[in-house]
Amino acid sequence: MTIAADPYAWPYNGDLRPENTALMIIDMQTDFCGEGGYVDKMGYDLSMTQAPIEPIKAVLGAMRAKGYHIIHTREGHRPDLTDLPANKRWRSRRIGAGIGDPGPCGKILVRGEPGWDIIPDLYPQDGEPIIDKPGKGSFYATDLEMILRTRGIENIILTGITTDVCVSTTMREGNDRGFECLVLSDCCGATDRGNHDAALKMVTMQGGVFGAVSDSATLLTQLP
Ligand code: C5J
Repeated sequence: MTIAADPYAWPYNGDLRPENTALMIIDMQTDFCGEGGYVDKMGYDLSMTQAPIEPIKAVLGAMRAKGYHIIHTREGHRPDLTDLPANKRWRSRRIGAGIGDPGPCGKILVRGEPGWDIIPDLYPQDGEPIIDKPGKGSFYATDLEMILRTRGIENIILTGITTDVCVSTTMREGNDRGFECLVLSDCCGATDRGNHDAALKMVTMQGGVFGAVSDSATLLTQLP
């Protein structure tokens, strides 16, 4: 069983089953797609990071119904900011959205604050792991790899925001660990259209250097 994708029908070995495949929904937090959150405070167009909400909702519903693994992530830092690198804070303050500083949705990207949590439309159900991560990649400083290996997951379908930062970093980390990755183009969004398009194009080079790219409509009609 495979899904039509660019540059190859995914997964490479045709072994696509609910038991060995996870949907990952990356950082669908108010801070990245809601009014008053981190991305809004930086002045970027929120419609770009909100665009994937409805396509993800459709994919999430279908994959939940078929019994696939569902894994969510949240980027954020401890309330005492002991896991916030000084250069990350400094850079965010340069653009007027200091991580750890108060904003309309609470302290920006701080665990437990309203802006940090996953938006209600895509909120995890009981039993769906949430990976809390301090960085861009979902593998760094988390137990994601242990959860994937323990559950026998080999294939990862990536969605979420932002395409060029946390989705792309997670895909690269997963690919290097031998996981077979698919990114759904309309289930991702970036703060810049050109970066979104480039991040997707990069995946397809060299025979599928990080995996493959498909979209929600294709997945919804072809998912076994
Ligand atoms: C960023 C993310 N862009 N979730 N985080 O800082 O992509």
